[in-house]
Amino acid sequence: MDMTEALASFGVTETTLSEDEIRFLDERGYLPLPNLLSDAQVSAIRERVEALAAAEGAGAGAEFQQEAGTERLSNLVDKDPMFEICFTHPRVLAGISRVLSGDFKLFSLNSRASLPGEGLQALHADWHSDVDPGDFQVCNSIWLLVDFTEENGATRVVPGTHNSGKSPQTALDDPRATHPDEILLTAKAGTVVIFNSHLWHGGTINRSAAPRYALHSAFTRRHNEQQVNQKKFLSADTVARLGAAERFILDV
Ligand SMILES: O=C(O)CCC(=O)C(=O)O
Repeated sequence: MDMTEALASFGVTETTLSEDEIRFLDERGYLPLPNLLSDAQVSAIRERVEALAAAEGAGAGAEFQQEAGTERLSNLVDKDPMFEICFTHPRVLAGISRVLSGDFKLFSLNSRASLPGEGLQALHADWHSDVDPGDFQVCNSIWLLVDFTEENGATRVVPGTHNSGKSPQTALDDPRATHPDEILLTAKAGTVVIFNSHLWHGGTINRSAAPRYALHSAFTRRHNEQQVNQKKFLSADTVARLGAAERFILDV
């Protein structure tokens, strides 16, 4: 199995994304894909996330990261086959492939719910160093399990900054402050937003009364280490149920 075979087996072709979609992703650094999940899929996944969070309690998210004011889960590949769509959907893989030059594997698959009154993050890039424009190492996709609104902590991004060659930590005096060019990724539940992880982005405060649920399915170039090492964290049962192309994307 190689990258070309894996992408073909998931149905990714040259035309899976339109030319306009590819241009938007290249220029702005993100791309909303509406209606990727049905209402029934959104509800089922959100219920599973809530049940896992309740079952894992204080340890939830520990495989990768815990964050005050949020409920995080990690290692979701191992926790239910329903999450397989997050690393096999052809429209998502086509976008990831575009950003990562057709050379990638899963970085991590996590969930993040910002709780009422919480969730503000500094603008950041999800990589430890600045990269030259085009030399992208990580690309994320955020799967909306509730509508993202002006009030409930939608992710903010500063369009085009993935091509600045700088990260907010080095370029900005105060990465927590509102950036004059930032926009909120407001969209309906069931939308997936692909975003280049070198695009300046971050969570915002959830001013609603309910948690803001989303999944993060992130990918990295194959020579990099995974954020959550799938060889370490996947059970033998999980690996056994996956096909060859899935195992290739997960690098197990
Ligand atoms: O969930 C969000 O809105 C963004 C989260 C994020 O950027 C992160 O946790 O690194």
